[in-house]
Amino acid sequence: MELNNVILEKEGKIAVVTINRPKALNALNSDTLKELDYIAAELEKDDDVYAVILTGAGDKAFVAGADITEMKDLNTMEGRKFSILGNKVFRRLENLDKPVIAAINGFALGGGCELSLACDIRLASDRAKFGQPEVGLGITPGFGGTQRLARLVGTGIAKELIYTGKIIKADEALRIGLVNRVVEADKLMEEARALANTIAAQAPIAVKLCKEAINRGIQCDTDTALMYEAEVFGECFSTEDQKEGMSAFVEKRDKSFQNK
Ligand code: DAK
Repeated sequence: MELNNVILEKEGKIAVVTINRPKALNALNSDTLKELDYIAAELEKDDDVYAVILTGAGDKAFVAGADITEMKDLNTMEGRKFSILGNKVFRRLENLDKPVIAAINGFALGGGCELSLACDIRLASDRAKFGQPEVGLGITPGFGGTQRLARLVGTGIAKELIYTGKIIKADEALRIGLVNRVVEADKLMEEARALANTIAAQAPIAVKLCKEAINRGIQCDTDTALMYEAEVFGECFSTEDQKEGMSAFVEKRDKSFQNK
């Protein structure tokens, strides 16, 4: 597929995905969503990538939302198609078999904030701004905002953000637990790479199973979730990396994981 709106770069065991429509503040139009979907599918197949960073091009925006220019004139069927495509892509990223770190370098509004919520970890630049301004456009958040935001920061805070459409700065996003960390703008990618490389140095199958256990468990009652945790724990013992990790510890040597 020809990529015009998204850049995929591989750096050792990590991949950096950059949404690249800076003139439109990286707004998500259908073409961008299709490219993201294609890239997520490629990353799913790539056993040499252990962690992914998702960011936006330029210094102004991560993603300023779904593309309002494109959405404005959609009819019901087109709106439905757009929704199905967006939800498919976001779910695919959320369930990708490797962690995705959102490096939020500026505006993360509407679908942009929701995109960051579909990632595993959010690092924000001190210039980042967050919000769900959809009600001001006459719509509800459509890429999971009502669900993922409420699960992350609690219903009271999510409702305030969504009902008012207000935009908050990075320090407030940190205070409410919307982001993991805030870093100086010019250090954002360095920090994101350091975090991705730290994750990539762990046993990849174990990391993948942790992601599955957390993502599934959060949707279940505690007993079911703990059974699922036991299941993935058991699964680790069928991997070569478990033998390697524990042998390296006992033999007091460096470990070398093979993703097997
Ligand atoms: N869509 C399209 N173009 C956008 C855009 C967007 N969301 N945001 C910015 N742009 C474009 C602007 O139109 C402008 O283009 P030109 O006029 O230069 O051609 C360029 O980016 C620069 O923007 P500004 O000139 O406005 O820059 P400022 O610094 O003055 O303001 C801003 C920055 C981020 C405060 C402002 O651009 C802004 O308010 N943007 C809109 C933010 C917003 O409301 N985002 C939420 C969009 S609604 C659904 C699923 C999801 C969604 C909907 C349905 N279904 C499942 C059906 C999601 C909805 C949304 O995300």
